[in-house]
Amino acid sequence: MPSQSKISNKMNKYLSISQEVKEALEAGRPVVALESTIISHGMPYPQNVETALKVEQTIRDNGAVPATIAIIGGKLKAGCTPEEIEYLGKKGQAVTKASRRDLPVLIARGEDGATTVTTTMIIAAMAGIKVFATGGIGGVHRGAETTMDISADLEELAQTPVMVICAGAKSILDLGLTLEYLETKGVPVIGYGTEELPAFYTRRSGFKVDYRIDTPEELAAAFRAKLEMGLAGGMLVTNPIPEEYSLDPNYINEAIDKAIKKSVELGIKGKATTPFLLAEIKDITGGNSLDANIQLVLNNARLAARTAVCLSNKND
Ligand code: PSU
Ligand code: MN
Repeated sequence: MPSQSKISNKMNKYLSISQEVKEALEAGRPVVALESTIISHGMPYPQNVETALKVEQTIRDNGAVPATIAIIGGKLKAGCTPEEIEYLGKKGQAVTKASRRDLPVLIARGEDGATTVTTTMIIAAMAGIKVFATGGIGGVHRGAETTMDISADLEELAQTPVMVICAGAKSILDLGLTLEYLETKGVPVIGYGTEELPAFYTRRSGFKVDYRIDTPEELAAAFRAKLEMGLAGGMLVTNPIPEEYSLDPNYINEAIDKAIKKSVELGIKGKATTPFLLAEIKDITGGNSLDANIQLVLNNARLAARTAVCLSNKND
């Protein structure tokens, strides 16, 4: 068996941490990871780049250092420059959407990849980043009992020690089955200031979370306990979209149903499903959903930065 230090030396060959992120981590200062699939596949250009940069600024304004994560030229990047964010946003769908199974070949070929929740967690954990803010996670798709379409995000939450702060999951998924899967895998699902799982564009879903937590301090305390006990896996924090930006549930659910119907008719399958549905919903709602999407990501970035600050305070 190779020694631990040999393994991590080998890992460093693939991992490239930006100077700013490296210095913050070494000093025990708070860092928040951000994903890049939301940039390349989740929003259109140029709003994707504008949003990504605004999210980074929001994290700074709330006392933490942002680390946008991506794969560029075969390197696992923790901390992208504004130029790299512009590159990922402009290249858009032409960047491979990279989940866990995509890493080996992309890296060996020296290619680019937009990291999903799964790969952002993997790279964050390699770098030593504990908190990650995003919009929505993948989950168990509607109809999964026949398609078996279950996002790798759920398996990653079960094994990788990163707190993921999101706005719940879109009802492109079967939210009930997604919660069942997370329960089986032992992933705590927290509602921030709510007992109900938020459904991304709306604050309510009709499904209960495991625990309601009302402060970043308590989020940090629960995650610290998990880490210190050595329990594998992450923690899912669901943070409802601010009331003033939330969409009417009937309106958005009608758009989601239409998008799913079209994806079935066109035979969209596998990794193409989620980006297809996101783009359809955006078109059907004529951009209303995009505004809500941007606001909920900013809201999650604020909470993630504050929570990362609480986690790092206790290190002193
Ligand atoms: N859900 C959203 N927005 C997103 C995604 C999901 O509301 O941008 C992206 C995330 O990167 C997530 C990925 O990790 O899609 C899940 O893809 P799949 O369902 O193929 O696992
Ligand atoms: Mn899938």
